[in-house]
Parts: sequence; structure tokens; C-alpha cells
Amino acid sequence: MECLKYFILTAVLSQTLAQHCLSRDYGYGSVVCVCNAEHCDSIEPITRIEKSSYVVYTSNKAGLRFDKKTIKFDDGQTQDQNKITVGGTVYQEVLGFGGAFTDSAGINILSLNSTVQEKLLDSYFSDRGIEYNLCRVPVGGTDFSTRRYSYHDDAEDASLGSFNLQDEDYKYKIPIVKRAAALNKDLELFASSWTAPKWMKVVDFPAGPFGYLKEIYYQTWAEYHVKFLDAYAKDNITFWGMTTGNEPFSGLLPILVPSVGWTADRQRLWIAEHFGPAIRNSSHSKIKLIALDDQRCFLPGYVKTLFENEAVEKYIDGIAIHWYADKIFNSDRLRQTHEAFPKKFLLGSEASLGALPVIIQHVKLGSWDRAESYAFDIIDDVNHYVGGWVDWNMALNLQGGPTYIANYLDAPIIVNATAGEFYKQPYFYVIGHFSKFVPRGSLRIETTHTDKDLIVTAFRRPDNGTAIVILNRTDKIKHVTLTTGDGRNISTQLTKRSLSTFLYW
Ligand SMILES: *[C@@H]1O[C@H](CO)[C@@H](O)[C@H](O)[C@H]1NC(C)=O
Ligand SMILES: *[C@@H]1O[C@H](CO)[C@@H](O)[C@H](O)[C@H]1NC(C)=O
Ligand SMILES: *[C@@H]1O[C@H](CO)[C@@H](O)[C@H](O)[C@H]1NC(C)=O
Ligand SMILES: *[C@@H]1O[C@H](CO)[C@@H](O)[C@H](O)[C@H]1NC(C)=O
Ligand SMILES: *[C@@H]1O[C@H](CO)[C@@H](O)[C@H](O)[C@H]1NC(C)=O
Ligand SMILES: *[C@@H]1O[C@H](CO)[C@@H](O)[C@H](O)[C@H]1NC(C)=O
Ligand SMILES: *[C@H]1O[C@H](CO)[C@@H](O)[C@H](O)[C@H]1NC(C)=O
Repeated sequence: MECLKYFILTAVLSQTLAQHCLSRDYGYGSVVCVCNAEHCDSIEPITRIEKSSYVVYTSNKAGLRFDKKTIKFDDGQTQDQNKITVGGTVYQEVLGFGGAFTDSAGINILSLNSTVQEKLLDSYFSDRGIEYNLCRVPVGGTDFSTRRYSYHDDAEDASLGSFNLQDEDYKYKIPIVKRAAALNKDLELFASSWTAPKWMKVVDFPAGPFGYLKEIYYQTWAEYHVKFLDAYAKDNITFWGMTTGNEPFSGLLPILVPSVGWTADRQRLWIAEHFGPAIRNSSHSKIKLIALDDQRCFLPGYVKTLFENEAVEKYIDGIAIHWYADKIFNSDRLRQTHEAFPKKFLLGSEASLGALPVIIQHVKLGSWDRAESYAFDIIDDVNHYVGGWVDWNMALNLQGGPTYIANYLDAPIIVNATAGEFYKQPYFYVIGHFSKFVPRGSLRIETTHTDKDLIVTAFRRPDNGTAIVILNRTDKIKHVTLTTGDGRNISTQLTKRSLSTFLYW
């Protein structure tokens, strides 16, 4: 009898645990969740609950991951404590959240067996995962490839007669994009180019201060982008958006990242006379064209220069920004940009952790500090008109690669191919606190709060639910009262070093 009880209990426990984090501590402050062929944590699809209750999901340094509690709203008077109110002004629309289908991400995903690959893709895309719905696809190779390449390397030919997708597209990008799209029907994609073929560029060694285009190839480079869209369309992959190219400023610096360098006034000419007309005259004329795709520090100056040209202003739908200089240049630049160009959306198109030269340790398994830096940046961005936030490599190896220029980085999922397992970093959950709960088409809504230690944002979902995300970076428990737009109260404690998403209808 005792024995039977034991077996039933174990069976029941293993059923429940099947969805929970199998945690492992590598000594960097918090834990990773281990996924392998037998086990991977998951999160239930979101379902609407009755008006008398709310749900709160918490992840924290102590090791909670999407810990879910359903609680009744307070009845009657609330205590006098820190107050958060939700509702009032309605701001920008949400475009989506996601990561990038780099060659390196594909290589790492495919280094696992198919059972584990499915778990990884489910974790990112399915309704038992964090439901990524806006992802970036590089046009050709990036520094997260195993070689430098473009789609027309062999011959100088302005007609692009031998333009061809490469093995990397057929192995690491197209099939994985399709599997992801099958898991989330709302997945949308945007494309960004890195480098042009060498022959289109003025000088090309190593990438460097001469990485800009020869003017005779301005039209060719525009048509190259159309050919990319055509080639993917043949494989039934269509794009919601395309940027004017990754990091135009990197192409002016002596760094190895494969790039095309642009000053704002040269790029303005290229967009007005070549890129804009080529795309809008193609069968991809409805695609969103997105300018900048570079650091916040170029705002608002760079786009002001671009939009001095009316044609450019007409062609460009939005502005993409990278996060690498966010600690130095504050988010007021986003507000200024929004106020100057209120019709242009803002999109966070790249972020990653563990970059040189500041940090030598690229991959830090279980770092909560890194998770908090993402949480802060996402909230700070969305509170300054940014409509979407897209991370970089979806999966890297234990070293933070592969990358042919040794530009190793961290990633939300780190793959250990020898063990046949992968590790979900704390910041996988941080992005999930937004991507899972804030669908495309949600609207950011006003919040006010009295405790300046807390970092807060809120959204009205398309199903009229409200999602509120609160970051508690302090080492203190915070007692707060949250009042909804229609006067319901939540008295709650926020655990220290935590990120919580509150949901109610
Ligand atoms: C919420 O709290 C306020 C302030 O204590 C109170 O006036 C109000 O009646 C409460 N709302 C509900 C629905 O209990
Ligand atoms: C993947 O590997 C695990 C053990 O490492 C094994 O149990 C599972 O059957 C494998 N799946 C496939 C599809 O090979
Ligand atoms: C694209 O989709 C069409 C229609 O569903 C299908 O017939 C065709 O085989 C697909 N092509 C590729 C390359 O997947
Ligand atoms: C199509 O191309 C022509 C010729 O380059 C250009 O004048 C026209 O503006 C383009 N159309 C659009 C919608 O950009
Ligand atoms: C990766 O897996 C191998 C083989 O199981 C193991 O020896 C190694 O410690 C693992 N690395 C990490 C960081 O867990
Ligand atoms: C959301 O609320 C609006 C007005 O309050 C209503 O018209 C709409 O049908 C609601 N949508 C859903 C999905 O409940
Ligand atoms: C903030 O930290 C305190 C202390 O651990 C905790 O009680 C509180 O629930 C946290 N707040 C949130 C929103 O998680």
C-alpha cells in the first residue's frame, strides 16, 4: 500500500513538474532551465478569466519562472501604500516581439536531435512557449555566420545575373522560419542586409572606414534587395518589413562586422532615388520600409536628415533602433524622434548581451543582472513610443558562437550539443513577460506610480484584457496597490529582484 502511494505520488508529481523549470545553477546569480529530450518547461496558453480575478506571473532572481497565481481583486478599502494606477492616455500600437534567424541560430538549433529541436522551437513560438511574433531575417551573411558571403560574390555584374541564395538560406534559415511559422500563425518577418558584394564597395578591407558603396552601384544594391524578397517569396516566405540595412555607421568604422557604410545624406539619396522606387515598383510594394537600424545615439539627427527629402519621408514607414548605446544615450531621444515624426513607428530591431569590449565573459549561464538589463530596456523603450522589441541570435553555443569574426555573445537560449540539451537563460523569460502577454495590436496605456524604484508599463490587449509589467530591481519587497482603469484594486507584494506580469479583463 505504501509502495502504491509512493508510485502514484511520483507519477502525479512528475506530471506537474513536466511543465516546470528544471533548474541548474552555474554560479552567476540565478538559474537556467534545462531542456532535453525528456523534459522542457512550458507555460499554459493564456485564457481569459472572470472579472473578479487577476493572474500574476512572476520570474525572479530566486528562481521563479512564470510562476502563475490567480487571485481575487481586493474588496473594499485598500491600505495606504505605494500606488500604481493604470489607464488614461493611450499611446503606440504594439508591433511584436522576437529574435533573429541568424545562420548561427540555425546551426545551433540543428545541432540538437529533432525531439529537442522541437522543444526549442516550441519554447519560442508556440502557445506553450513565449509566442514570438516578429522576427528578423538577415539578407545574406552576418558576423553570426561561419564565413563572409553575399548573394553575388563571384562576378562584377550590375545586372546581378548570378544572384543566388546560398546553402545557409536552404539549411539554416528557410526551413527553420517555416517551422516557426507553422507554430505561430501570427509570425511576421523583417529583413536587414549586412554587407554588399565586395565589388560594389569602394574599398573593402577589412570592412572598415571605406565600407561604403560605389555610386554606380546604388541602383544595383536596391535591386539586390528586391531579388532577395523575390527569392524568399518563391519559397513562400513573405516579409512584413525591410530595413535600409544593418548599422550604417559600422561600415564607417574600422571594425570587422560586414557592413555597408552610409552617412545620412548619402543614404537619403539612395533611398529617394533607388531603394524606395525599386521596392515600391516591385511585387513587394506593401512592405514596411524601416530606416536607421542603428544605435539610439543617431536620433533624432540621422532621421531628420533623411526626412528632409519628401520622397524619403514618403517611402519610410518606421525607424529601427539598436540597444547597444542605451546606457549612455537616454530614451528622451526616442520621445524627441516620436514628436518630430509622430506617424513613423519605432522598433527595437537588435539587442544582445555579453558583447566586447566591456565584458569579457560572453556567455553567463543564469545571470539575473543581464535579465534585468533587458527588462529595464524593454520597459524604457515601450514607455518612449517603441512598438516592438527584437532580440538578436535566438540560439548560440556554449562559447557564444559560431561567429567567423569571433564576435561572441550571449543568447536567451544556449545550446550544449554534446549533452543534447539547451539552457533557457533568465532573459528568455524576461522577453517572454512581454511577448507572451502583449499580442500585436495591443496599445500601450498610461500608468502612474508613486514608488520611483519600480519600473512599470501597461498595455490594453486586442481582447480588451490589460497586461501590466512591473520590474522590481531592488533588494526589498515592495508593497503596492494597483488600481485598474475601472477602479478595481490589487494589493500585492513584489518579490525582490523580480519581473511580474499582471493580467486581467
Ligand atoms: C479601491 O480602493 C479605493 C481606495 O481605497 C476605494 O475607494 C475603492 O472603493 C476600491 N475599489 C473597489 C472596487 O473596492
Ligand atoms: C533524441 O535523443 C534522446 C536521448 O538523448 C532520445 O531519447 C530521443 O529518442 C532522440 N530523438 C530522436 C528523434 O532521435
Ligand atoms: C508554396 O506554396 C504553394 C501553395 O501552397 C505550394 O504549391 C508550393 O509547393 C510551395 N512552394 C514551396 C517551395 O514550398
Ligand atoms: C517607380 O519607378 C519610377 C522610375 O524609377 C519612379 O519614378 C516612381 O516614383 C516609382 N514608383 C514608386 C511608387 O516609387
Ligand atoms: C555540456 O555537456 C557536456 C556533456 O554532457 C558536459 O560535460 C558539460 O559540462 C556541459 N556544459 C555545461 C556548461 O553544462
Ligand atoms: C472591447 O471593448 C470594446 C468597447 O468597449 C468592444 O466594442 C469590443 O467588442 C471589445 N472586444 C472584445 C474582443 O471583447
Ligand atoms: C518585489 O520584491 C519583493 C521582495 O521580495 C516582493 O515581495 C514583491 O512581490 C516584488 N514585487 C513584484 C512585483 O514582484
